[in-house]
Amino acid sequence: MRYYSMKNTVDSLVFATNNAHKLAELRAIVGGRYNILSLSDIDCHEDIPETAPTLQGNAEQKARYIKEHYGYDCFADDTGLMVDALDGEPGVYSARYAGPGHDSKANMELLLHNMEHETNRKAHFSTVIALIQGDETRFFEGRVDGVILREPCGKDGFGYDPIFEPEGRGVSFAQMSADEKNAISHRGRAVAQLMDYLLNK
Ligand code: ITT
Repeated sequence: MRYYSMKNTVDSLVFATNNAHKLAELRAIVGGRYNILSLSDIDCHEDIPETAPTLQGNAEQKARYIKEHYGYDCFADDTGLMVDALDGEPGVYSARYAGPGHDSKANMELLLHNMEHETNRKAHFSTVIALIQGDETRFFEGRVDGVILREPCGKDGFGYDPIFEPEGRGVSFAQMSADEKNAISHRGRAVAQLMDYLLNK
């Protein structure tokens, strides 16, 4: 195990994610205000278990795994896309909607197929962040409402971004710049609260 000299100092935190897109978004939102370490920065190259039935449970499970196995203060995010006409699906199972693995194209295709005859296109993204510092655990949440488009639009972003249009915007998340998405997104809103806590506590 490699230990950094800045381990657990005020301005350094591990983000417990295997998703490179999430890490890039996080670093863009946080800017220079905190030093965000990735899992590879701490020599963690394993798939962290994610077996809870809720976003909050999964976020805490991922952060606790890193705290217990690697000793670092850290945070994790769990995100889901909740579609009204599908009774909140894919929700907490968004990553594996089309089966095991993290195939975003297959997930979007299945979702569009299941929504083919639906006129109610309302949906929202939710993110829960679990922060573990010492023996304290805190949660931060963000949500953005919008609609599921009839086909993928745009090339930026990741995951379900090409088929999600945030309310009143007229374009999908995948047609926005990173800054535009981060200013209104589920993750942007949850991270704003996280930063507010970290910088003002
Ligand atoms: P980690 O658990 O390692 O953080 P993950 O990709 O498994 O990475 P989640 O379980 O939180 O992360 O993600 C659930 C699914 O939602 C997954 O398919 C993502 O691609 C998708 N997703 C997450 N954030 C998204 C965003 O901002 N825009 C579009 N899709 C997103």
